[in-house]
Amino acid sequence: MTIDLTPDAATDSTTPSRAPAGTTDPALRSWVADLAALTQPDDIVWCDGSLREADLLTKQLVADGKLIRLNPEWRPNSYLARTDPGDVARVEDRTFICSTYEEDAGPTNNWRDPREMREELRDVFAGSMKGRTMYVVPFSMGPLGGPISQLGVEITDSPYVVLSMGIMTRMGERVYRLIEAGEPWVRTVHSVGYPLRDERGFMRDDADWPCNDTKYIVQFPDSREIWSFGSGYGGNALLAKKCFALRIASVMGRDEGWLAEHMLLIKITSPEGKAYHVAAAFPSACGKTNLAMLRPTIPGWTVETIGDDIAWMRPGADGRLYAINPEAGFFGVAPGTGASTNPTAVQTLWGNTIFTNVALRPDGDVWWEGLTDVPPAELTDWEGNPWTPASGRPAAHPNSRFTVAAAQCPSIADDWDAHDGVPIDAILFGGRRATNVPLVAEARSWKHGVFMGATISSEQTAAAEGTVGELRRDPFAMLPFCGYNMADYWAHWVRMGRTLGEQAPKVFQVNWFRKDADGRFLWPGFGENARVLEWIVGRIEGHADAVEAPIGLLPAPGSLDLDGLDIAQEALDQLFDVDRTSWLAECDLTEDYFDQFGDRVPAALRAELASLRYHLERAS
Ligand code: GTP
Ligand code: SPV
Ligand code: MN
Repeated sequence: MTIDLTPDAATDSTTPSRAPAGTTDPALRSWVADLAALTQPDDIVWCDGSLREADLLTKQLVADGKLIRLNPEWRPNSYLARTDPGDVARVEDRTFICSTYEEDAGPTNNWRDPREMREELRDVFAGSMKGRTMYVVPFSMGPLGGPISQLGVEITDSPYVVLSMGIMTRMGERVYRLIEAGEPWVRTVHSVGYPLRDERGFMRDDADWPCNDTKYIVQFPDSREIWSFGSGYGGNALLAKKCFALRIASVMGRDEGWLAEHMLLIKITSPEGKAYHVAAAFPSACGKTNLAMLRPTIPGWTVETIGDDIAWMRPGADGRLYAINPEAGFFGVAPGTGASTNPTAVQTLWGNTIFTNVALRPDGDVWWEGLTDVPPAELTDWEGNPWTPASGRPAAHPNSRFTVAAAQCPSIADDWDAHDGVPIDAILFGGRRATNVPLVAEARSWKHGVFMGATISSEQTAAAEGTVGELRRDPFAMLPFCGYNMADYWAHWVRMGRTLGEQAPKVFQVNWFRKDADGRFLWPGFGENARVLEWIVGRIEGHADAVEAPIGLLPAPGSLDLDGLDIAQEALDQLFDVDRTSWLAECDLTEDYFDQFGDRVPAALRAELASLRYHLERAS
């Protein structure tokens, strides 16, 4: 079944005088025309972001067997998508930064010559949409017209991507009007790379999840352009997210004096009723969504959600740092999301949600590892095969995800879409570290905080293709997302500290993942992390005590609120233990790591490393 979504048919019949769908903007029209000439779709649909449009697309995907409608009694207006088993996560080795000069991409990015890559992409995209519909998706990152917001357009041949973009961004017609008024916008192009007609014009059947073995996720930072081919999944295909809001936006931020970060945003309210805003960078699948939706276990405190993945931050007129969540939805990791770990997320997912690669229950609802303690007796796994608890494999893919509107989250803050953003009081850096890194430490200065961010290491998760569990450096949780030379990015952070001066937020390092010798987590985590937030607020207010340690300021004995928490003194000692030998060994690794970037490493970070060694050696 196909539903006619051509511009004329999509015009709402109740308002016949409305202008035809799409835009009058000549630059946007000619860009779309050029891409249509290259990719040769059968149809072009100018999306308007209406509910009607989403409804028609959903119906078409269900009719084509590409989305499974969940039982509306349990999960109204919700759907399950199953991807190709080879298209389940970001592909970092096929992600390219095509800056003019290789040094500007730096040693942590795959650089390709922009001219050569353009030529290669012309071949790759030639005819890639044959037999399909090309959708033009206009979107705003951040509130429309806001001072920190940006516009973009994604061209895609995936209706799943259109629906997801409708949840994840402010997508719709009003963006065309802003573009027509002369607002700048970012060009992003996406094809699943599975044309339905070959060179001779023969049609083939569509795949259940069309994609291509050869993938390209290409950023051209100098011209602010994105080209993505071969994948329909997450950060590979929702180009507003990692490709634009991090890789391209980080370059915009470097050039214009702001920050685009892989950070959650929360509003914390103390028992006294005072509000604080905190941004926190953790690598992929390391607990940003959990902290963003935290339910404090300590009385009187509330945490409200602003964002769970990306923050754009810019100095405001008063000299403070202001942040927005540029997204409008959550693309969250499903496994491990349950009543005990993240009840708020579970509630958010009551309906209007697209689930991807989770398991299906016989009653037409969804399930994943960690949703309930006891798995259902039988399921259909994420690949569509029968599953029982005895199957010996996960029912949901470890990187299975939900896509849901932020506004549907019961803990969403009233200022989550504030036009001018929210003032940031503290920045946290964290990773998944079984050893070494204490539960919380405060940076001695902004520069020390930048050093903490630059030296984040974390055990690799399932969010990207690779070896899960392997410890890797992930500076600022931006390793796969920084659109330019990582050392220049550190220098940009050092510069931002100078701009902010006395008004710079305090910086902290946190680690919920430290383990004992038997491999058990030392800290209960989740809602109990509110105790750490309380100490951080205490430091901002100047009433919580800290003690000097070589690696930063640790909570003074008794200053971390442990009331009502059953935790052994021995566990606490281990949580805050700073082992000189292993820290000195880590300093050597940090030096090697910095050396890759040569003289682009800011002197301030070399000085912080020297200072850390000095403090560690003196501590003997
Ligand atoms: P991306 O969306 O990939 O950027 O990741 P994210 O940082 O939002 O990941 P998410 O919040 O979904 O991370 C979930 C993982 O972190 C699950 O495995 C959780 O169990 C784990 N996690 C979150 N908070 C805690 C905690 O306080 N303690 C422990 N032990 N695990 C936690
Ligand atoms: C991440 O990997 O950090 C994500 C998921 O947030 S994706 O959008 O697929 O990159
Ligand atoms: Mn992320």
